[in-house]
Amino acid sequence: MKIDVLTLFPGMFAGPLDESIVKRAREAGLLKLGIHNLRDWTHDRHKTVDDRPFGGGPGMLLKPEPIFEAVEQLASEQTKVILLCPQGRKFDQSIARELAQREHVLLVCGSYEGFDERIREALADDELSIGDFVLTNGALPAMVIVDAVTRLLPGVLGDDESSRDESFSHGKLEGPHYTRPAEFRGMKVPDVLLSGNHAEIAKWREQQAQVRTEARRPDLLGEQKT
Ligand code: 4G0
Repeated sequence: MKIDVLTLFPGMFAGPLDESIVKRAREAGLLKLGIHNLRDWTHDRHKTVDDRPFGGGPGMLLKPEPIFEAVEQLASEQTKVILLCPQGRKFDQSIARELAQREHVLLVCGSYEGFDERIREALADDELSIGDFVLTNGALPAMVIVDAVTRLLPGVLGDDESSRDESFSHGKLEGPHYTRPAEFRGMKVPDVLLSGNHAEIAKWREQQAQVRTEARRPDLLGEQKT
């Protein structure tokens, strides 16, 4: 799939998306990633992207003209255009799965105090937030979404990694896991995991997942979210 990102800070994207699994996915051609500087669609000497709000008030807004021109150039009919802003619907694993089915996604990063409302009305197919907090701009949320979507693309993860994801997505948190040594600084791995009794191990894991989910994320047990 192709993901384009429109941002005022293209330099922030060098690094996080050039490492690890996303790097591999890009090299394999499974993810085509385009990072675009919004200032490239300005026409004035100062490359102005923002302006003061009508009616007064603090802060600045992203003005419509550069974003309209950029989106009109970068997006087609089939592109899903997404604004990243704290007012968006909360990004989660099910939205990541939905985006991973798309041919083309365009992520539009906000900054300053937000967007001129006409950008939302005329250009956005959706608005997403990665959580209830405010960042200086939408570049980090864009990278979070690129990462979460990329690892779901067919062929990106190995069979082992994908089936592990499957178990997390069944609506509960994972319980504890252990690797060698069987005893470390006096701390022992639970006997059941060393027993070789696969039925008992499965039962124990399910019970541990239930206990952990009740303690940490009771909201996951009420509704089936993921
Ligand atoms: C639009 C996303 C964009 C409006 C973006 C800020 C957090 C998130 C921005 C604002 C962002 C998130 C109204 C402050 C840029 N911060 N939680 N900052 N306002 O996904």
